[in-house]
Amino acid sequence: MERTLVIIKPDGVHRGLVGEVISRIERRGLRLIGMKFMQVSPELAAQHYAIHKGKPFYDGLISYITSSPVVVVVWEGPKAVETVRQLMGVTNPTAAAPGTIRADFAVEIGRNLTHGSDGPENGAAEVALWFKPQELVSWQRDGERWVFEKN
Ligand code: D4T
Repeated sequence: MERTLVIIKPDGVHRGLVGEVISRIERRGLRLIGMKFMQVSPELAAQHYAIHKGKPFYDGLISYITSSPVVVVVWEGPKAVETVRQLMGVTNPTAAAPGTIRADFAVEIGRNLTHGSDGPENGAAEVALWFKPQELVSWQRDGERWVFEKN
């Protein structure tokens, strides 16, 4: 089973889109295993976005993600990473496919509402960065065999 980290960024929280984003992923069929509402510290933001350090948009990205609370969610499932990225659409909302979260609700790359891990290894690493092991719940949903072929 793959795991992926989703962040509903400050714009998503302020715009009242937390339920909408979670609902789209939930209805698709991934299994929710962790969730919290939190203020991101500058240290955590720097670790999460370390790969972008030195890029022109880095400072804006750090001040955006630390500006007010976010909702962080861990989802599990076969191909969880790819499933979430498909639902979100590509990074730049104006390039995202119609029907995706970013195309439906966002217009600017620096206000693109959500984050999703970009690979299975990265998903595992991000989950470990944002959640303590005891904050994740191991469980099986009723009816799961009607969503996951192997579980
Ligand atoms: P996140 O990490 O937020 O899910 O975005 P992506 O995985 O889709 O995209 P990314 O890592 O390439 O970019 C991280 C973050 O930086 C913002 N950004 C990016 C920006 O403001 N200007 C830019 O030119 C780029 C490339 C948006 C997402």
